[in-house]
Amino acid sequence: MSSGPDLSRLEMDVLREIADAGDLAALDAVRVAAIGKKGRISELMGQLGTLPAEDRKAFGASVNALKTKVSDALDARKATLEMAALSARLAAERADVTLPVRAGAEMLGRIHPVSQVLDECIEIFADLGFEVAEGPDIETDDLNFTKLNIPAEHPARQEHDTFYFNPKPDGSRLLLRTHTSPVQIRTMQTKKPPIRIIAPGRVYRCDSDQTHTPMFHQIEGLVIDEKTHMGHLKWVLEEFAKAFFEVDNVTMRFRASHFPFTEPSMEVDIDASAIGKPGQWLEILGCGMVHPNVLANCGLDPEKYQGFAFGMGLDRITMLKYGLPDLRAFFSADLRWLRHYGFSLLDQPTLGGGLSS
Ligand code: 2NL
Repeated sequence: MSSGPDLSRLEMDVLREIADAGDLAALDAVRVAAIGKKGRISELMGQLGTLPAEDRKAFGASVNALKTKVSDALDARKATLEMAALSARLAAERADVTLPVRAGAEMLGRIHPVSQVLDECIEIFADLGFEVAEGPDIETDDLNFTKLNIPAEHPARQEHDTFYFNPKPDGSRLLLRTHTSPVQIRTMQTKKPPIRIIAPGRVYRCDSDQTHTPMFHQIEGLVIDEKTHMGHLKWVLEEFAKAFFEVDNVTMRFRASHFPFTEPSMEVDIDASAIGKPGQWLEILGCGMVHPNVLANCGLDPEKYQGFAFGMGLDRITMLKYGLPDLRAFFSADLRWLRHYGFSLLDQPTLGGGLSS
């Protein structure tokens, strides 16, 4: 070639730059500078017109050949760099397949012990033929007290430490239910016996110390039929206690007591052998035969129907069963406590699978 720029020099320079490019970004910069629209090799074509006519064809062919050579060198280097990048990534991102499976968010959550115990109770009573009934936390004086044979000025109203709302213009006032009994009252008002329900839920009393919180949980039960008697009550409670504490036998003690809404009324203790502490009595619930006045207040004929009711503190039986020492920790929303005492989502209580195993 007699004239024109020195292509072999340019070729050496560009091939060296390609070989020196340490990563894909540097290589792309070399590509743009060499064969990009305004690259050195592309611009050579623009010089064709300045050459004598007889040299143009050969020069054009040389530039194209150079372009192809550079392009091939770029592809080869690109493949090498990509392979190196992949190898580096594979070396850095080693996966240890012997590690335990990392739990997803749904497995990290914990069920509060009171929720777990509520599920256990529902499982036990459902097996005995009870339905779950629910009602509002905000109730009327009438449903929380009067219908339960606790008239205005009855001393039991003071004992309940009730949270009242401001009175309405007509003098009536709403309150936070002090027990779940209003749920049973509503059921008796609307359903014909036979009735077999449990009513679990939040209840409220204006009382707060080591062993009392202003909100706590109760589960009450109610059975009404034509011939329901104390033998049924005793059997249901025994079956419950055995299933709940997961023991073959429980010794129970029924002590005479008094509630305005039952007659007779009893408090029930279990022998603490059930939780591995023989020789102690633990009070677990109150119960009795539904007072005839309560039946009549709900539109049921006490000459035709009779039944039993019971009520127990869910928080209390949770503490007993799982050995939790401090009631107030139940409501302190302490994640460390919940992680320690809470239950896994997979821990569904079933009678067949063992309630808590
Ligand atoms: C206790 C005592 C009890 C009831 C609750 C009840 C409900 C209706 C009618 C009659 Cl609608 N009784 N409930 C009966 C006896 C005792 O709870 O000490 N609970 C922690």
